[in-house]
Amino acid sequence: MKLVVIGFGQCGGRIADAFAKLNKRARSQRGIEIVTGAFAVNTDAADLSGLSTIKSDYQHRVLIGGRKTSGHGVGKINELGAEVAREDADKVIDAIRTAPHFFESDAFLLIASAAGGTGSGAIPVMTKYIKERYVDKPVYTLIALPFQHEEDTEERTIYNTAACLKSVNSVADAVILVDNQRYVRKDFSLRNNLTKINDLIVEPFYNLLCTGEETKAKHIGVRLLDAGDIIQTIVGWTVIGYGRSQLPLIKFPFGNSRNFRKKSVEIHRGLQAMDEAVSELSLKCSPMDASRALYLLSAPAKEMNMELIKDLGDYLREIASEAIIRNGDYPRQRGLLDVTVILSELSDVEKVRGYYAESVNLMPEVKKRQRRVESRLSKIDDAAKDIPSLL
Ligand SMILES: Nc1nc2c(ncn2[C@@H]2O[C@H](COP(=O)(O)OP(=O)(O)OP(=O)(O)O)[C@@H](O)[C@H]2O)c(=O)[nH]1
Ligand SMILES: [Mg+2]
Repeated sequence: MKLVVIGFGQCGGRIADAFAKLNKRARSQRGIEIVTGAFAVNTDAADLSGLSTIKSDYQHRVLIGGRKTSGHGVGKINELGAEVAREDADKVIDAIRTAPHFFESDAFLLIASAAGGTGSGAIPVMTKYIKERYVDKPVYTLIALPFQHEEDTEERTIYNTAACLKSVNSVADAVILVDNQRYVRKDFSLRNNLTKINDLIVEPFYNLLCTGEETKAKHIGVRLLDAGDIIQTIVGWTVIGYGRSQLPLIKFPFGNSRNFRKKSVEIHRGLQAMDEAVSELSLKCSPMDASRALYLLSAPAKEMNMELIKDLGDYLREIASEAIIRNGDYPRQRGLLDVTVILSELSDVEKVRGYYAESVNLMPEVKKRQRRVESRLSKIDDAAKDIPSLL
């Protein structure tokens, strides 16, 4: 599957940059293309110049809101982010159109954090705009949710997140939710290592996007998972997970895949990777709420067998019993067995409901604050009313 990836704001731009890096890896390791174009859109010129892999010309790093923000961001005011995106939408569309392989892409992936200003406000506006413009390609969004400490210390975080999620969900074909806090559970030092978190966020997409682009018979599985399967699976609220199991470098001294002991070891490893993928989903949710699901097993050809694929399916069926499940096997890498899981069309997401509920409670306070700021501004204007203007 080939994606056009567009990141908005600092977070979105950096995750889009991680996707560009992923594409470089696919190209050099496997000779295939999974990202037809990677773009970063921001009101902040410094953030754009801090990216590493997205091409550095103005057609790939698109500065919007020049006059309004003077290249310094929108200071977490996502209403301003939305306004600027509305005004400069054509600039973004023009940039996308110049991508040489644009028409080969299967879908768009728009990325932003929900809690900031530029990305949070721009992503719903641009999703709507791109959907209207390119009716034949699905438009997916990937939204990063804030860290716990940000939610605890700044009300605007909750309010922005709720407004962004509501707006984006009403226009996008799917909203892939990624909770920043999930990545610091095991390793607290990651809180300050956003690059590492971004790499972890994009890793589950590597095999998922590569598998359908393979052309050599030896890398095509018994059941090939292609762009069609992914498009059929990803709808509405969506989460993604990834688990891996390192295979021993030393081969079993005797026996082939018919060997009973070896086979049970493989199944055990497969289930362990699947269990990790489900435990490490990008957002905590209940698999029972999923109406669609997908799993992809990637492993060396000789480590895969039908029994393992079936057992993984049984495992997923048990925990996501309401879901239509699609699957694929990808004979590829050496020394590693990994499983990618997607749960989609979730009928309930507790965390999202929480943002909405809390935001409603915050509304009066936010409005009061806005009025206070406006009245203070008008007081200054009043005080200056008798001063002659130089303009
Ligand atoms: N996963 C991840 N989250 C990030 C990254 N950078 C910022 N965030 C999160 O994104 C939120 C802040 O949004 P930003 O993307 O910085 O804001 P912005 O869209 O640039 O908007 P303004 O700076 O207000 O104009 C916070 O919740 C951060 O924790 C990143 O590189 N990766
Ligand atoms: Mg910013």
